[in-house]
Amino acid sequence: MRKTFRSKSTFACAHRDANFGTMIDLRSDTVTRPTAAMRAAMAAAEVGDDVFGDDPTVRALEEEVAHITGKGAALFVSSGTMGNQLALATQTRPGDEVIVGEGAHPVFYEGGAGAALSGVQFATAGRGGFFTADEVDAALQPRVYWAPRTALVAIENTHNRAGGRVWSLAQAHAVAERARALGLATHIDGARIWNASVASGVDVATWCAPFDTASVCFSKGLGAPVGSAFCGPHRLVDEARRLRKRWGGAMRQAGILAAGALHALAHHRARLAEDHANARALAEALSRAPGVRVDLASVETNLVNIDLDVPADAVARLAREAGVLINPSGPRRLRAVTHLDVSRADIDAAEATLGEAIRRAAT
Ligand code: TLP
Repeated sequence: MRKTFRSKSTFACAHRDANFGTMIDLRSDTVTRPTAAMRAAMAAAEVGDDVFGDDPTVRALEEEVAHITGKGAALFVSSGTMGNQLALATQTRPGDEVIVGEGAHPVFYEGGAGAALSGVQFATAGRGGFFTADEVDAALQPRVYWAPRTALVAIENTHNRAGGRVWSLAQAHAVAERARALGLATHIDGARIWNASVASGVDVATWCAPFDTASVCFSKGLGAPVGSAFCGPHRLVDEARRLRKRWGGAMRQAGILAAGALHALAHHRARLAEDHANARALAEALSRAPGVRVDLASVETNLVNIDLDVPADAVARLAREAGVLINPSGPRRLRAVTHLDVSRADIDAAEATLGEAIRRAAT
């Protein structure tokens, strides 16, 4: 499997910049800060000890998310990583193999947790993050005792490394159905399923329907400060609750956080269309700049992959000096992410700054 790119600036901290607060931050949609209304909802949240099942706001969030995803139950967890890892741990045994698309988040960004916590290994199907039902067959291990047992198929929607592209609904469902016919469990990493839903006009429950489990995040485009959910049938969510405790992830008065997530679900879903329009505007403007390539067809949501003739690190450094934070995702690739805290005026300013940084890096 291809190695992911590591940039020195990946963990660049905006707080070190003297003009923090005026920076335009395109590093990720995880950087949003809670709005005043969200903070008010969090401050007013009714809370209890969630380890005893006493927190009414956490329970309300879990019921709401189970309803939205169309699953029997949901569990509030600290991160998308924990949601994905619970999917692996509840649906595999050590030594099993998990089929994923290229660039899958658990393979590149979860600290090797699949191996460390569940003892699984990964096989890649298809190209560019997407794959077909037939490619599930092709990735399946032979059913002989010396081969690893293929146990789970996981898709990512939207796909992060593929620039926020949305799966074809028919293809995603065909993959899940083929996996089921082969006796495999299925998971959808829906960290940005909200974006997929807004971009496609397909509701979240329909996206998730044929998958056994789903993980969804509140702390990305929805703008909540913390939290994700692991969703699935009661049997798997009950087991996940046990594992969450074992992994130290059970929280007490977590309703304060759940209130932020509930506020985000109620108020920040439809507005994702603005982020998508901003991403497209940035992509179109940059694609006209010399030495820049953006695959406009792939800009379907809030992520933009920007390919350059010059080193991406140098451009990111120059952009930072001029007030724009952006991370490289390859030696000559930048990833820009639009979100709640980036306005259209910010996009216009960022486009000018990035264009200038690219010109300067070329000289
Ligand atoms: N993605 C982050 C980084 O980890 C790369 C980002 O900035 O995009 N699934 C997908 C598809 C994700 O993109 C992410 C986060 C996660 C899971 C994990 O979520 P967290 O960060 O809450 O553990």
